[in-house]
Amino acid sequence: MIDSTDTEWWRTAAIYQIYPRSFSDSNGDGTGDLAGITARLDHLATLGVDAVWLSPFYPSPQNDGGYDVADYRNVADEFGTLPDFDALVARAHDLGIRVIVDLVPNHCSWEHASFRAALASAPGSPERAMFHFRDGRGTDGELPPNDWQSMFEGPAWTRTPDGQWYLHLFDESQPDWNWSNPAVRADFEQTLRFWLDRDVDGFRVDVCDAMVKADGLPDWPYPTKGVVRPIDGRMPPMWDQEGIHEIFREWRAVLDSYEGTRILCAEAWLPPERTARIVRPGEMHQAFNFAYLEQQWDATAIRDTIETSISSNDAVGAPTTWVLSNHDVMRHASRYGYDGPVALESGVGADDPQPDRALGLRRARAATALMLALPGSAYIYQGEELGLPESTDLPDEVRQDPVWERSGHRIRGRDGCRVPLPWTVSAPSFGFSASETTWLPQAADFGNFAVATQDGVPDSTLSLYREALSLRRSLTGPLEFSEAPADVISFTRGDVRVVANISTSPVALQAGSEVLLASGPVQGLTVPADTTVWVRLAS
Ligand code: TEU
Ligand code: CA
Repeated sequence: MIDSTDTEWWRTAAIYQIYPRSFSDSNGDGTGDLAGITARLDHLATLGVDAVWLSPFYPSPQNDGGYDVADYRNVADEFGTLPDFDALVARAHDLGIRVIVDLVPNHCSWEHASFRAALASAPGSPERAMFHFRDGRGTDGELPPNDWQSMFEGPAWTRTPDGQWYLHLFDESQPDWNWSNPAVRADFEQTLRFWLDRDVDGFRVDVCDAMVKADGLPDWPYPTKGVVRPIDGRMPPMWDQEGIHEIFREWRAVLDSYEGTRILCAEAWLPPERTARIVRPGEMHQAFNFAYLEQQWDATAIRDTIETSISSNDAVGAPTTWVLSNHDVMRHASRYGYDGPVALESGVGADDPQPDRALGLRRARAATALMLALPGSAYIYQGEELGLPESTDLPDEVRQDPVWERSGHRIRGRDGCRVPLPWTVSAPSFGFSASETTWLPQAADFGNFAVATQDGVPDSTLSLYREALSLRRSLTGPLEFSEAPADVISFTRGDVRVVANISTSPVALQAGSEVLLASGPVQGLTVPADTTVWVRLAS
């Protein structure tokens, strides 16, 4: 059961991200669904997570994996029904797991009733004022109103048959809401209340840093990739505008009016000192730490990011969060299998350079053991507890990420981290579905990563995650860095010392250390390269 008196649960929570299409399929159509999730919640209870975050399961044409929402207050037919959702929440709560849903407030789908009404209405109408409609530039308005680029390549504007243009920071099927319109705010408050009334424990808020645009929509010729930073001394006019904070304060007041502690988590690709402003008192509870996710396997960079993240958040009294993988980036078990920088969201094709799998997995296990020792809240993306690699050989014809088409087949996109999970070995689609075929094809060797293959196997990645998540609960107290050789990160939390050996040579532990957790084979007191250990110090 959920302990509803625990008002601080989110400060240390391990939160598991479920991508509903790819977690578990209950009805054999090859697509995951809510009943499939409910049936597999035991796996998450055994894993030892405190909460799940569900990526969108709302009615949607699925032009962007459901981040194109046609109706914010319903469940898509392919994912089930509202009663299925209620059953999921009830079962999760019975197991002591909280449920966070995805709120997508920057944009909707072009199939949303409000956008259809806007298209059917005249320029200047209240219906159009729900979105950003503008006349174009050029002699006949044939040029877009400004030069903004879509995050998915190409212009951020699309022209309608009557000549006006509408703004979409993402796909043309994802029109941006106009947050300076009070009617938009009122509508989203209804959505918050709808899910809070159904007992959700919080919201992960998609692209919350883009909701407010600078007045006059001034030109900005630079595309954005990764964490947003000023260019030529200017902040982009579509990111991190001051007006977002007022909205967050309004939402926080709504959440706080409900029983228990319901949370808001910001999805914003900003540097730590800017995300910290979103988690000031009275605003959101947490923000993703994408600066952490962006770091390569480099001790100095990782250590610096830990320090800046903690100090930025301490300054506003908010916990820090940590994340290594999600549905938008190459899985970290593959990312660390490359030397040098990796384009996080660009995807890999069969004819591209392939990662070193063994190296990637070794480093990924070490990276996770490091992350789960850090103070604050940690996010885990489905499949990483299996050491699942990115699918780097998907046939191009199955790709669904809109960036693949919009980039003219230059950028493959994010499908490789969204492939359905393997649960067992000798069953159709490795136990994901009764069907042999799944919405994205699984790799032939996925059975090696299946839950059943790893369950109870002492050295498996699943066992490592279970042990780390369990031991993590005993790590209390602030982090204090210790002296360490070059390329080694070492810190203590109470009487536990964590040593992450990111160097290329073994390091020796202090005599008398008792090894509590190791991401790789430790011989005596010697920690090999690319390995993290947690030890209890001799008293
Ligand atoms: O992603 C937000 C998003 O903008 C990043 O993934 C982005 O590409 C990043 O800023 C790097 O520059 C969210 C969802 O997680 C994603 O799946 C959606 O496609 C996107 O919003 C649009 O809704
Ligand atoms: Ca299904």
